[in-house]
Amino acid sequence: MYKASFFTLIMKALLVVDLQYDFLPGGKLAVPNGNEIIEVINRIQEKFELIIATQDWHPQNHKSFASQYPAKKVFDVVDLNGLNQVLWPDHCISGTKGAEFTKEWNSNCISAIFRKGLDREIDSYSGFFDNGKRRNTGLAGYLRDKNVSELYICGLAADFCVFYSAVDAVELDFRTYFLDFATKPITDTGLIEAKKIMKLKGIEIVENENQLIL
Ligand code: VGL
Ligand code: ZN
Repeated sequence: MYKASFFTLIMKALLVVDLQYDFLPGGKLAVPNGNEIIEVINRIQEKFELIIATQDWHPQNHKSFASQYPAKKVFDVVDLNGLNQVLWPDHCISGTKGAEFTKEWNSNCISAIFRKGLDREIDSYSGFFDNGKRRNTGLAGYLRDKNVSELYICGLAADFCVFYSAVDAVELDFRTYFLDFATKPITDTGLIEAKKIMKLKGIEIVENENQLIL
């Protein structure tokens, strides 16, 4: 429990998730209308002192890729080292154009980048941990070191990496805001489900830009 003191320092940070070519129209795992959030993020990030990014960054033979299983296809689910794994098209392969941040995003203001999905044997949707919580990326420690208490999360995709990052953030005791107007889902039904879970966990859903009062 937080003990009342004479003043409370609230440090807010913006986490921009996976704003990479492969998640944008024309990319390998394109999120429908994903491009529409770029200008929104460029605008809102001016209100934050601290902006951090995640970057999906896979080896070319990552076991979340359907191409690694001759008998399987994209969106099938397999068991990967004890976890259910959705199979994706090959995407965000380290060092390729698809893994780069879009040039339309003003990414020069970011203070740190946390890469995830590097281990071939396990996927990593959240910016904090891999999907089995076996390893952490260093993001939580970085935010604590900067005294961040409130985390605002946007980017791609709403129903995967943004959602899982938000859940981990709230469970790590950050006051967590899901910026609904600055994210897009892979599927609308996935986002509806994700929002239900986030509300139950105490994540604040910020529906539109006017509601973002900082
Ligand atoms: C993502 C699926 C696979 C995401 C990353 O950024 O939401 N989704 N890898
Ligand atoms: Zn990925």
